[in-house]
Amino acid sequence: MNRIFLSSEEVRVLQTLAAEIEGQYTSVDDPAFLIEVPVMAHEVPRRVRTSLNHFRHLESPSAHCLISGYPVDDSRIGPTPSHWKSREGISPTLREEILFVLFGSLLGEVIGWATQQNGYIIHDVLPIKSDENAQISTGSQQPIWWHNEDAFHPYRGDYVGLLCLRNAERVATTLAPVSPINLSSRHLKILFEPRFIIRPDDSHAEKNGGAQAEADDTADTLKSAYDHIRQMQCCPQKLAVLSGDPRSPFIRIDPYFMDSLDDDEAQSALNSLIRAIDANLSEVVLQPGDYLFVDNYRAVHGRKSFTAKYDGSDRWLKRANITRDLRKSRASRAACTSHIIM
Ligand SMILES: O=C(O)CCC(=O)C(=O)O
Ligand SMILES: [Fe+2]
Repeated sequence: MNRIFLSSEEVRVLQTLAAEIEGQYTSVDDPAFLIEVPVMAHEVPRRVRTSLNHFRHLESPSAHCLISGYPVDDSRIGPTPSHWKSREGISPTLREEILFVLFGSLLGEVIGWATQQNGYIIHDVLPIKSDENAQISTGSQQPIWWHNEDAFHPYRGDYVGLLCLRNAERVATTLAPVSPINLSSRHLKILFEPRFIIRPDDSHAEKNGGAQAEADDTADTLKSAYDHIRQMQCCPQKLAVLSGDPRSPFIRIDPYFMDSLDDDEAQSALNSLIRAIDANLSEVVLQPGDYLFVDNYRAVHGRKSFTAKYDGSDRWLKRANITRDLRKSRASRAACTSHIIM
């Protein structure tokens, strides 16, 4: 596992840096913060910068990087909210979120979606009662099938970050790096061909809440963002599940939201890849203060099911998506400085 434990001196440097930034910005959604954060990230302790840089460049087989040891004050962050919508005023986890964006900025640019969690740049991963049985990160009774984050979308993040704030019941996140070794060359070749269909997952469904549009122009943009999701839902384009170098391929997969195919050859290649990933799946129980970054092009992740209590003590994570190339989504962002994809 690619893991570093912060030393007490590194924690002290990070706490000082976060406190300084907290004095200047009241939210990680502030566009001014998002412009300045790559410069601020130069002040992250060198060992952390080196780890994230190696993770980004060396593409080590584990395809994830875990930074542990940041102390989260359980009483200061308050109870686990009942819904991601119940945000009011300054976030009680602003400090932890600032560090999350600082670390993310060492991998690329943090992005949000207009069609997910009100367009916030950092998402809450917590159980919501009305989602209890849903296949979405705010569900709990169903395991979340392993997947690439936003696999259906051409602008999906290169990395997905999970910051653990609370996980008393030790619910495991599942993880598997993708390796082609158990695939036949015939299956491998087919998986590189555009023969597969991935539909938008439920987190982008309108009923699960996108940006609350108030101004008319925002409402129009949001409407067209949902039209785009609906278009991808009704008329998805066929795509390849693997790309890049066949000896170490990039992956784009989300079996729960993939169609079964009339194309038997393609279905059989997909099934063999799914079996190979299943056989390679491991578990990591995130602890408060763990910052996990998963290479979304080289690994899948998911989660075990659990029973939520809805009493403020439930599991609580934050999630961030990070792209290496913000420019590729320019036509879907309101301004060059915006980090929100419509
Ligand atoms: O809750 C977890 O550990 C991961 C859930 C997940 O897949 C996600 O939030 O994208
Ligand atoms: Fe996920």
